[in-house]
Amino acid sequence: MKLRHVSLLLLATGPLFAAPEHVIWFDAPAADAINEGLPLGNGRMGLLLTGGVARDRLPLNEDSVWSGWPNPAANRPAAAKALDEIRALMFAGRLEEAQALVSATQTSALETADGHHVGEAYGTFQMLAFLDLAFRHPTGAVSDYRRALDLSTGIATVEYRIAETSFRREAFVSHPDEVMVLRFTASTPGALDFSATLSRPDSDASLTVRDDTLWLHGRFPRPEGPAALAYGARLAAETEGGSATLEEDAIVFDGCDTVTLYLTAGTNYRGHRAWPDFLGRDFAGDTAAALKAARAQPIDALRAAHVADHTALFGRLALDLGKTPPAQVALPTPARLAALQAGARDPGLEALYFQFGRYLLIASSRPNGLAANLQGLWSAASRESETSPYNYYTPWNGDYHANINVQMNYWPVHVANLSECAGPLLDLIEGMHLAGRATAEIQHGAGGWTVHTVHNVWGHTAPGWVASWGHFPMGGPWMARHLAEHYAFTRDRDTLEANWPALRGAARFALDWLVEDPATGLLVSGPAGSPENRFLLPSGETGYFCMGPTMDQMIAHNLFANLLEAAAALGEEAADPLLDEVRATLPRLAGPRVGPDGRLLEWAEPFEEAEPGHRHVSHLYGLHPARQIHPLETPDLAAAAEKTLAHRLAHGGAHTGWSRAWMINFYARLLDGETAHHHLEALLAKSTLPNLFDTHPPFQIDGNFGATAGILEMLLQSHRRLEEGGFELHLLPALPTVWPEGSVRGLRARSGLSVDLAWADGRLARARLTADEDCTFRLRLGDDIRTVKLAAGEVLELGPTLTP
Ligand code: FUC
Repeated sequence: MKLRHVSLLLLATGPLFAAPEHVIWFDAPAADAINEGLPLGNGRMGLLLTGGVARDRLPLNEDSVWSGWPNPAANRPAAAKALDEIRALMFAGRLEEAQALVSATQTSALETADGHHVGEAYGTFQMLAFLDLAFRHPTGAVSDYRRALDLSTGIATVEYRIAETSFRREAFVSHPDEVMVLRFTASTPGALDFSATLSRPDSDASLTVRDDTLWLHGRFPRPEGPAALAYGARLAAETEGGSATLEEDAIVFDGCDTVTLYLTAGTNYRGHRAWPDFLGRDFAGDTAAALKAARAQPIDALRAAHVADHTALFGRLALDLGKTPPAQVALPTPARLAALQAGARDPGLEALYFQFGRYLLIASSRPNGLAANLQGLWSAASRESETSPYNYYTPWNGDYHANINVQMNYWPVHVANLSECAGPLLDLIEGMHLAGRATAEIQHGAGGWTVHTVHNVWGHTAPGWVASWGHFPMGGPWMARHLAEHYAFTRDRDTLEANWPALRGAARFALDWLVEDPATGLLVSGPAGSPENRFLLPSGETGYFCMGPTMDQMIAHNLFANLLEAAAALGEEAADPLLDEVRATLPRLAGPRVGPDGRLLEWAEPFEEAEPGHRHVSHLYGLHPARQIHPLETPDLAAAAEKTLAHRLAHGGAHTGWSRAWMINFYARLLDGETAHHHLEALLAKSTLPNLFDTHPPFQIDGNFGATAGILEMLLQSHRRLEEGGFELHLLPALPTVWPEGSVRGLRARSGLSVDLAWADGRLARARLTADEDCTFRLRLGDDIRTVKLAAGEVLELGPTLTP
């Protein structure tokens, strides 16, 4: 409450520079919208503030703007029919033949029922439109240019001076009012002369003028007719002074004192849960109503409602990792990043990067919209983009990759105190659950449901169209762990109950999918790969598949353990025979194995890796995100994990942003704060764009979220499950020496706990834990442990030791 009050106060007094620790800023317009634009969003709509002075072209986004259509024929019956033969060949050691059969059969069907390529029906996420602005400024040089995003308010500004006049633009995207707002002011009355319009180049969109509003709208050409996605964006303005004239294709402002642009956008898409009838939303009506309601409000009220909504989430967690020299803090963000790249320490930038991750989740994942995709919801590539050969293509289709990326997007959601932002993830998983039942049955001859590597907004749960990257049957069981995590953090029993069918269904699939290895009698997943990695077959050929790759085994292990815990919470144990199957299966699962060189085996055998520095480190799933490997519980496996990481890194691993972000989490879980921090710095130095977006390259948002989670993983861990039940809370498990002093307020831990921590001289100074409900847990600080029982609402205050 306090923080929210402060932010409102700051806003009311209209400071030019908000608290610098929460500001990303540039001293120039964006040369490239994706790399340098300032992202704003309300979970569904978004824009990139580019800040051009004479002309400006802002990409507008709406998260359901997707080409493609539902394609139930993607599930391929031939896949299930080939399974017995593939498994027999695998178990007989005839890997080349097995692999050829996997490649030939374990893909989606390559054509839709009416003869299109499966990829066309799969579609791609796309940017919606441009807001084009053309200014008629007084002549003179531009000075004092500043373009800034205040993460704490969700407001971005552009300021500059020409001759005697200071110009200012302010932009925000309101969640409560479902509107994008850009407000233009100038220090000289009547100085605002510009035009504004909407465009979607090289598309079927048309621009029409209705009353005083521009309406850009269209429908994708395929499939023909009402089965295609339709979209629209509205633009209207309110002015003070001067005139606003609606011309054929633009609103023209002459001599205005202030201009406020209101934009609303939507599509006929109804949401992840709407499977299989995804279309049918009255977006024309919704966008018109939202526009009208926004314009009817005083701008201050609209802005205050936005700030209140944003700060209610953002203000919950404060992080201080130490002081950066003021001269460095004063630099524009890209220069600050460059200084870090040149070797300067900048704990303030690390904290800013952390808060940017939280900001991005608030901006791209709210209950009104879809789950955050590979780009969150920001895409800027139209046909005119130089970086893409495709019309409106977003890298990797801007989709939901379920072999690490979408999961990574949500790693911070609970720990960073943003559990409400997990709503769209639950929607996404439910959509996967509904659509993925056919995949389990048709593709795998199994019950339950699953999803493979790639998922779109049309319910594609079949494998991709190439087996090497597309066949990943354990995608569903991996997604399902987020349902259990949701409960572990929130203790929200109703939500767990609602998610139980999906959680249970993922286990049903895994139980049916696992088969007995005749040589060991253990249960293994297969044919399966280790996401996107390859090994050398004895013949010299590249291999992808085996029986029982380590990641799959760990996913199954974690899912089964989670399911039993969830069942206990729901009182389901006695009633459900599936749980007996799970209990009987757990001890029969093939477990992680250490190879001759001391590393964890990635595949069933110590194959030679084709790419030893591969970006995925799937076989350490049990270290992070799951909990099968823990240095204090399974030291041998932890040592093997460490060797595995060292080997990957020595061969160029972690070269993509998300892979680097995973390293932070891995080393935090190994209780190695120094190395975790090294990877945070490396992420900032090598895989971060000037606007602090993570880059694969190109821009991909998962690394932002992965690092945000990783930083918290260095300060608090609560994943370790105790044999007697309950979790262990490990305070400052991986604090690096470069953060000797600091504090964090508003962390969340499993068991429904809020945690504040302060440290000095590299040691805990104070901790404060508050319980949502009655709970028992173990507290750890270094080697000290203590069992704690708290009643709902009870607060535990600790000094530098675990004794209160
Ligand atoms: C996974 C990764 C790639 C990329 C893609 C979107 O498949 O292997 O590096 O991040 O997702």
